[in-house]
Amino acid sequence: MSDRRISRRKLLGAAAAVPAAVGLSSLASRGGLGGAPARADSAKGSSNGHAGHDFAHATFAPGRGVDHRANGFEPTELLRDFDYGKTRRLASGRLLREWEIVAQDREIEVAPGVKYEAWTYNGRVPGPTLRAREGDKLRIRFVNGSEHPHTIHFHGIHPALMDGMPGIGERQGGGQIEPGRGFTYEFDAMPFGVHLYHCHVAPLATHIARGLYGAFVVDPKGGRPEADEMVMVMNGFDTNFDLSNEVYAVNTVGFHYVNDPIEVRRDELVRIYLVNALEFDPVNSFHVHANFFQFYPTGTSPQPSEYTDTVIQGQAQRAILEMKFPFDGDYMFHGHISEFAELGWTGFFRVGNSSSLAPAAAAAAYCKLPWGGNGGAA
Ligand SMILES: [Cu+2]
Repeated sequence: MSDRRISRRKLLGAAAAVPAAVGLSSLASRGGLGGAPARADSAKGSSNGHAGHDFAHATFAPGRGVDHRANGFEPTELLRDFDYGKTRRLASGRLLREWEIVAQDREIEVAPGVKYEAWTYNGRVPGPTLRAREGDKLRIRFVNGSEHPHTIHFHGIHPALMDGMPGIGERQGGGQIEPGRGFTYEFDAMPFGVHLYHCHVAPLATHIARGLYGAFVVDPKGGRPEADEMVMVMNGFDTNFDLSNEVYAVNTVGFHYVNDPIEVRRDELVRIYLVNALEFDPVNSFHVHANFFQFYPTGTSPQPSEYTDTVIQGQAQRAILEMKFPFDGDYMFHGHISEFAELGWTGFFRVGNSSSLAPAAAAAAYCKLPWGGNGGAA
């Protein structure tokens, strides 16, 4: 067992056993929360970082949430935000889709008061969900506006020069893209399925963990049945740069979908494009309560491989999940690695006009955040 594992276990233990502000300052002394000044005020007066039964008290991060406007993106909007690019029909009859993606260094807030010096595609984490149809011609203009070298490495099938790999294609202007430089990736959309893209510059774990990844969806030629579609990129944030994560989430903000449950309609097909972009931990998982889903690994087959309620994914594994909710109510979904769930990877679906969920209670029941917050639930 490495030291860094121990240090995070200590943090988790500390959050449950000592005043939250102490836990926070020990975090800060390890290098700070992403370089931002440590902010203990959200935990002020809390006698216990866990605070499971104190959710109604003013001591429990009252009204404190993530500043989505400052972040420049909002996880609920991001959920159903598919970017089809600028399209035009080529003389050959094929459809051309074009995007511009700019790498930018940007501070984002990943839990209330917890800032992180992210590296982003187009200012957001995850980057835009690029979506095409099998056989389309794709052209992605990449501009590196970051202070660090980057690439875009797409999963899919394409020529070596288009692979976003340092050391391959520098003489043709590709390979590793230095700050201020750019490159245009061009390839065909194949195979259909749910894929991802990410930076491939070393140290790879750092470049990915900083936020340089996004989902890449290729629809089959005949499309898929009508559904309420959404993208969930499972991720985490190493806010003190000790090579283990302090915050876990879907679409970046810990506990976001507790505070703002995902609204879906009863009996309507819900299709989730699930991508695991987590660094530092070998596996992640997705579990939904009180329901089962059809599981299509990588989305490359029209036939599901399993009917289940829990899936495990290694890094870069992805899948399509399809389900219907037959009953109104609030239904939890979370990483079934309990520690991840307690550190932010927990959310809810809201079916119908349910109001059975008390977000603060739900978050408090789970909360073991090292800084003693509750994910912003007031
Ligand atoms: Cu990079």
